[in-house]
Amino acid sequence: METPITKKKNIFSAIQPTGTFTLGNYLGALKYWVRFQENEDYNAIFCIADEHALTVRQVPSELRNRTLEAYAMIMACGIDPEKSLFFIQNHVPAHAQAAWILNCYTQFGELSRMTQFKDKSAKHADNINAGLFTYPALMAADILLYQTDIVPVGDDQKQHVEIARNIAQRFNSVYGDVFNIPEPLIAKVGARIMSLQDPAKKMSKSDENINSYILLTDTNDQIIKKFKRAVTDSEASVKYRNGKTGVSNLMSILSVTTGKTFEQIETEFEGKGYGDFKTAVAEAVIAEIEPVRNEYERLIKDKAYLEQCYRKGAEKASKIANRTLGKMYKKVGFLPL
Ligand code: ATP
Ligand code: LTN
Repeated sequence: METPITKKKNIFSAIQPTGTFTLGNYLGALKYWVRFQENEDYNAIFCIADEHALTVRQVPSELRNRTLEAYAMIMACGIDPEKSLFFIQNHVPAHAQAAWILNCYTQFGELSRMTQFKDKSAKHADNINAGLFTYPALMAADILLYQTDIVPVGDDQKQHVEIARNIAQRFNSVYGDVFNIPEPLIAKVGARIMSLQDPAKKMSKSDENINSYILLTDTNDQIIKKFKRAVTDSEASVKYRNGKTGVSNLMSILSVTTGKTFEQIETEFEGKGYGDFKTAVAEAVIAEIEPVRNEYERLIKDKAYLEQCYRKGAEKASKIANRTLGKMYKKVGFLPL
């Protein structure tokens, strides 16, 4: 009997090269990227969103370096360009081209509701540019060009994936089935790792307080020190509480890095103070990050290899993206050249 052919699902995700990646980026996003890559049921597609990074002022030489560093770091986390399609956004012009068209199918009202826009325009009040506002239309282009089924992201990006769905549905309802309708995929634990200094805020690579985040490039000593300084409370009991408390955040980190449940962690640390608990969290994080850091240090020296990988990635991605872009051009009524 013939085995039925099941179509592989396309998964797409991207990350901005706005700084060295944090433990939050790793646990909320990058770790899942690798799982999808290793799962036979998916075509995995990943991109460094350098065009999105321009929505906040960048120093050109730093953006250039960070983009290459981001590419190397993602490979160090386990993304293999032979297994996943992995490229840099500006190398595939179809993204910017499709974004223009999708901008014209995106409403001012829906963009005005985006939490990230509100947060970032408050943070960069001197530079509330049009790109920051229409950011979700470019993100929709990224996703829709690859006929994406699933978009694994951290909790903060859910709203942007939902707007991409709305744009796709709107476009399809006018022109027929041009786009797959994507779904966000948010991890149950780890989707929102909080700042170690202010557990009400998400851990973010652009935070001014260096003690608020763990970077994937931090040394073991730095990791231990930052966890020792992490804000907890005066209760001195390792218990998961609803709400954004420091202890719950550390428990989430320990849970995703070791696979232990909250109940197991509570039992393990019953009657022990926060000192032992923080050391255990730091050790679990080091076990996860140390190999990534070592591999990164090896890869970043091999510029020729990195260039060969991102060139191949751009070529392959352009082929797929141009197919969808061609359809969009035809549907909207552009006169072909
Ligand atoms: P920035 O500080 O420049 O806004 P960021 O650290 O928030 O950047 P992004 O490039 O916006 O990082 O996000 C990359 C991916 O990492 C996204 O999928 C995002 O949801 C996820 N992510 C970011 N921060 C966290 C976090 N604290 N916990 C879990 N996932 C996160
Ligand atoms: N906005 C995302 C990065 C991003 C993205 C995407 C994520 C750009 N394009 C497409 C998923 C799919 C962020 O993480 N800040």
